Amino acid sequence: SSDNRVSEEFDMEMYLSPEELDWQQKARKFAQRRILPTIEQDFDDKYFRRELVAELGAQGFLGMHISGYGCAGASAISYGLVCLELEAADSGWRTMVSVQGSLAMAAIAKFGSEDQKRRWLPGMAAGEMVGCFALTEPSGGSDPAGMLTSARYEKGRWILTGAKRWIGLASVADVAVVWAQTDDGVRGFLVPTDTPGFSAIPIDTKLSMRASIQCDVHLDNVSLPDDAVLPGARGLSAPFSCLNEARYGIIWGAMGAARSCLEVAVERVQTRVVFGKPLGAQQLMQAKLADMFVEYEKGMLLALHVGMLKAKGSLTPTQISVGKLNNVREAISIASKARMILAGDGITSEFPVMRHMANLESVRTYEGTDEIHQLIIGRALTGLSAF
Ligand code: TGC
Repeated sequence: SSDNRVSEEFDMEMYLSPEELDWQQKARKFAQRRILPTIEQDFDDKYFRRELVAELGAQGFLGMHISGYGCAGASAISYGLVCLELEAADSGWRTMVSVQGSLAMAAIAKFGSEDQKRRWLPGMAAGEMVGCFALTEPSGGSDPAGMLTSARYEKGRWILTGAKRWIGLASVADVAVVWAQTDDGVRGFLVPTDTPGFSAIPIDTKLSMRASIQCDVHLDNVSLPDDAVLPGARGLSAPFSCLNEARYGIIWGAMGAARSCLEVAVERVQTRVVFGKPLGAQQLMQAKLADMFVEYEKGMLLALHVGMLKAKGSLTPTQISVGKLNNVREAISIASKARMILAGDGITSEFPVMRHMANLESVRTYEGTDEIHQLIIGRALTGLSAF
């Protein structure tokens, strides 16, 4: 099949351990069995298939790079491969795993107290509880230093006031990790979502990632006990270190969406006949496919490189920005070429290409836009900040 042609031509197996290959296979099978059969309909209906969360937990995919507390403690590359396979089905489900594992659980694992970790992590790893991560505000996401949400300390309690926007999973979450300004800089709070004053409303007008949920969140004098604060998180480096984790997963995930588009295009050109021969025998089609494949292979090698740095503990934010900027940008370009190759069929929901294209526009925007990552790289190269 075309699937084998793409995967065979870029044979990654030699880089991977048996355990990593197992994780990849497990995720691929899960995506084929549980996501792909209903994804077009769910995307069309704007339907988040909530029951899959516990199934993702049972597979070990939630917080899988965290050790202890019911989490799998898998390698960085294993986690990347799971993101790759889930996003080959749909970016919305890779996003679910990112928000739960890389953002909400990572914040608790990195900065939480022992009690907070015990209270939340095992249930979240099992997918019995859902978490969200509330950083971005209605005024924009690129400059979290300008956040307006505040927490004031009064008579032994924290009172949170403000608004957040684009918060994945918030309306189905049990706990929100909310970042707020305090007299002592930005701090993180664990807010059970049934706390009076907390509300989350899904953003209904999305034309992208329609099988997943992003919300407007309001915090109206939400009163929390003393121990709701994450004791280890002081300043913006705390949420940024969670964004690093999520951006890492995107570097792999985007290549999954790209692979799906490439596979469809390769298959299509073999069966469709134009000017008396298969589309795939036309030189201009082969040129497009070659360019798509070259960028796919480069993106996968970059993901592996970043994964190896992460495993070694020497991954820098600049390298993460190189990976996120390149792999999402090139995935979009691959999806766009696949759309051209499929012609009219490319704009229908009979093929996954337009869905991936639409989804990738969200992926391009969240977790740092192209421009933010260019400026992070530019700052690293010049020593000069353009922010
Ligand atoms: P800057 O002065 O650079 O840094 C402030 C402090 O943070 C530290 N830091 C980092 N630490 C860890 N990892 C990183 N990647 C870090 N980047 C910065 C830095 O060392 C410093 O620490 P300290 O201890 O000295 O205070 O801050 P800046 O304001 O100049 O940063 C500029 C910039 C543009 C790099 C930063 O603001 C940025 O990355 N902006 C983009 C933010 C972003 O990605 N927003 C989208 C988030 S997506 C979302 O919220 C939705 S969640 C997903 C969902 O729910 O679906």
